[in-house]
Amino acid sequence: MISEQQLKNYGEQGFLVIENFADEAQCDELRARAEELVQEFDPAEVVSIFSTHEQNRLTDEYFLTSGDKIRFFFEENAFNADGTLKYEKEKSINKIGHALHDLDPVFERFSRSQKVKELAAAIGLEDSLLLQSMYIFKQPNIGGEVTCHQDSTFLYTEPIDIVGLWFALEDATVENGCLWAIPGGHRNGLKSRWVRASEGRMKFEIFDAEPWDEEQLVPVEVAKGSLILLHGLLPHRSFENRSARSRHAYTLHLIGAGVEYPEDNWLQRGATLPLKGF
Ligand SMILES: O=C(O)CCC(=O)C(=O)O
Repeated sequence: MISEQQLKNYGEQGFLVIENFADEAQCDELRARAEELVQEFDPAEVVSIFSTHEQNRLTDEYFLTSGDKIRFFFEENAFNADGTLKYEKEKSINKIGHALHDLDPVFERFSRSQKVKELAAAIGLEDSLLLQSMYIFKQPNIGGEVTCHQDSTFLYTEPIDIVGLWFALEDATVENGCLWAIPGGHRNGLKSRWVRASEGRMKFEIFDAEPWDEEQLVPVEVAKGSLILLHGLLPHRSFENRSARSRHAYTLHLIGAGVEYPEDNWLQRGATLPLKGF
């Protein structure tokens, strides 16, 4: 599945590109399914959030209770000042999250496929739990940036044992907003944690206030079907997509089976949908 050398590179760099992990048909199946989900989604309930004076609280709540649901999040630049969408619904959604891998049969089949399971085993996560999934659209023209971060800031475990699997469902280039990463940056510890504070609010707990040295970022351009493995402590980001091409990706986060998963992480599961492994 992956060679000794690749494992070594992953350990040193904190990320690893595995080309041709998914074939054309698998990528297209996930894309078609995401398109269907968007078709079925009625934006009225979410758009209504933008027309209330409680906008911030409701937006936060919609996000913070999405760990065990399939929910739809719009691009920040999707709306006109009057709350209407600038582009059609299909071209306005930033991502779908965060339990596609448990609630949608097509995403579940892919996420728990033999190949993904073997990959997890190859990096020592054979007994891992599938914590989070996202379908990220990075829409043409309005695809928003994701600022530099470590995934462990948002999905913290003790000990830190999390890996992100980022599947390119289309070619990802500098032009359409590919990932960028700081090679080896996972060896410098965790900078912050995003924790639940009182009254449903979130706050950052800062361990190291030094800003990222973004000069060290390198672009990780990949072809459709590639998988990028991301260590939970790896600083990475993506820039805006101002091109006319989308940049669809599917991501899955795995955590070690024996880790402690804190109750003050944003992502929580209700009793009806406990975390599962492969
Ligand atoms: O796909 C992207 O543009 C960024 C995704 C990412 O960094 C994340 O979800 O942690």
